[in-house]
Amino acid sequence: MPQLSRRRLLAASVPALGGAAAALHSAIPRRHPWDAEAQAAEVADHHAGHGAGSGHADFRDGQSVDHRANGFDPHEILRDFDWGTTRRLASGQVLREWELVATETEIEVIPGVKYAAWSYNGRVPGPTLRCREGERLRITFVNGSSHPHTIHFHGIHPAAMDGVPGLGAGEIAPGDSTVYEFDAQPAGLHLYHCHVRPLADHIAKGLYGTFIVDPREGREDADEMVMVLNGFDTNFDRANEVYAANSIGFAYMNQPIVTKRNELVRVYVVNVLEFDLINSFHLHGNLFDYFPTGTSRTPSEFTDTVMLCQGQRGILEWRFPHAGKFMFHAHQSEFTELGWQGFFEVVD
Ligand SMILES: [Cu+2]
Repeated sequence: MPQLSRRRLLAASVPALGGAAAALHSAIPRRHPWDAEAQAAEVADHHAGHGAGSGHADFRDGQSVDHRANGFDPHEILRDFDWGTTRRLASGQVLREWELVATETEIEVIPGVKYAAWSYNGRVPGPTLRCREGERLRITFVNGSSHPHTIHFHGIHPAAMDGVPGLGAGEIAPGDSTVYEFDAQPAGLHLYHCHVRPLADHIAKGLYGTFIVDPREGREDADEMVMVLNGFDTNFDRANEVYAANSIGFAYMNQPIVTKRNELVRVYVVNVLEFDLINSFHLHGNLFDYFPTGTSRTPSEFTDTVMLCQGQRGILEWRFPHAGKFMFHAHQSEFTELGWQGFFEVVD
């Protein structure tokens, strides 16, 4: 059966109401689990004489998820680079090591909406693994969950280290562990994710993270951030009800990302979104240099919008010449309204 969009499925499921009215109706976004609560909150606000604040039905001012209960905070994930532990091998090469543990973790992805996620090290996205080109990397993977999983890294490595079923250690059974080991190459922005079938489920559940290989000579100092673009299918219809950068819808609306005027900003953007063909990143009030996959030091584009399919990633660099609040969001308006939007707050 050809894949249909949700809108087309919705349209097909609308009984024959007749002509333009039916078409219009089908173009209206479906209701979301939090709508009833949001509307109730707005009504309560109105009666209390507070006004509706932002006026966005899906964006509830002053409410945020319980980051402590989740075990991670998107504001911490933003600038949290995990360099692992290092020691020097007899050959002189640096050995860098991490341990990743797969577990089952319930997370609140938007106020009041919980999702039974699978995670690496208890967070979605998993830790941002960062290293330098040419180092030896050793990642111990422990499967502490009740399903088989792997870690498949993007980058250059031997087939046995590819983290797919049937090669090397293959699928790692619940309670088992394995070690992935390879040299860090090439310099750039990569990712890792589980590669067990059904792949869409193992990825959509939250088993992914960012993998950064710094060039030998490093990069210019900057205010560096990681944004993993993702979504959550909270009603199991193979489509997302929540979209975000770093998992929590509207997190950077509720609490803007503070950055300094004229300082170089570098954002590592990785798209892992499942069920939708493309995603995007759009910046307000500015344009950025775009370095696809971060493998070249020469930007491919000076723009304010890039689109990414699943697995695509790129480094964005810019400076804000003006203080103030500037939005960033997906330029698919539906994704924006379902959580994938935020603010930079530029200060002097
Ligand atoms: Cu898996």
